[in-house]
Amino acid sequence: MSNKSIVALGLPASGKTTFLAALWHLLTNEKVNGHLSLAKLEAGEAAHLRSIASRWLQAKNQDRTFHSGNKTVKLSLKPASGEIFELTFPDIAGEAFAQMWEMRECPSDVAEALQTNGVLLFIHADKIRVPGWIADDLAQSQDLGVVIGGDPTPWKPQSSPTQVQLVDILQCLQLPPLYVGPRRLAVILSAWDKVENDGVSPERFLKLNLPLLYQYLEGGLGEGWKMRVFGVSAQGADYDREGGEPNADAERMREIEVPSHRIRVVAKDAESHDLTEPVYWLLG
Ligand SMILES: Nc1nc2c(ncn2[C@@H]2O[C@H](COP(=O)(O)OP(=O)(O)O)[C@@H](O)[C@H]2O)c(=O)[nH]1
Ligand SMILES: [Mg+2]
Repeated sequence: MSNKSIVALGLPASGKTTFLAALWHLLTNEKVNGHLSLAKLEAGEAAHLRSIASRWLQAKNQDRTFHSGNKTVKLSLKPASGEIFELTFPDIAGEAFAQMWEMRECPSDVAEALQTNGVLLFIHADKIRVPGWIADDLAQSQDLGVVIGGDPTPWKPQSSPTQVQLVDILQCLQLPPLYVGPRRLAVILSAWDKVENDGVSPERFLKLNLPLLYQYLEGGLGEGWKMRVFGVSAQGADYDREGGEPNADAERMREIEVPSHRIRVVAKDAESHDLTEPVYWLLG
């Protein structure tokens, strides 16, 4: 059996754990014909997978990965035609990637996980920190009658726009010690349910909302890189918050007879419930 690996990269709260939870539910319930299926029921970190998939099934938000440490999941998968292989898929806390931008540092286990050709880049489509213009901020404060004065707020790396942080992290992937040659990059616009009413394709959404990143993906990746954009709703809608009241959207999701049907994957020309599609594409 061959071994393949991919890595899920994304800033904190970009949808990585939810994706993995929904993927595990989909693979263990076999209600959707996907590009990949589970070859063996056991998995490395099965307890972690069971626990996140159980929260997913109950339509509850995931606990922050930060509190439980990084988990490296191993799955035995079978493509519709072809050999069974073992897939290594680390569930790394987004803080490790934020740290790459903020401190120019990367823990060695994360650096090791990044030595792979398949990268899922997660971006929460509804939580994009956009660049601000000083003139706009000033005009807005004046409109609101807020007086500007006092000491200026010092700049912090984490207040940078999402696209600036992601372009820098992608640049790091093209330099030693993280350089491994050309890679496949699946951009996952997570929580697609929150933005899809705008009626634009995932690729166009990226172009309109993260133009610097889009241009970098088009022209800045080295020779041989391949990139594809997916709009992914791994939950279908907002889930219940920890300690909060049950919400109507989560209730609607719990009522769907086949839970895997909450999942929606929107690619260029097609839509499906098959969350294995971006993973399969990464494996080329
Ligand atoms: N509405 C909606 N929210 C989502 C979806 N996927 C993730 N989220 C929310 O986005 C937040 C961050 O998700 P999480 O998987 O914990 O991100 P991680 O920190 O990258 O592992 C959580 O509040 C999730 O409930 C989705 O498909 N739809
Ligand atoms: Mg997480």
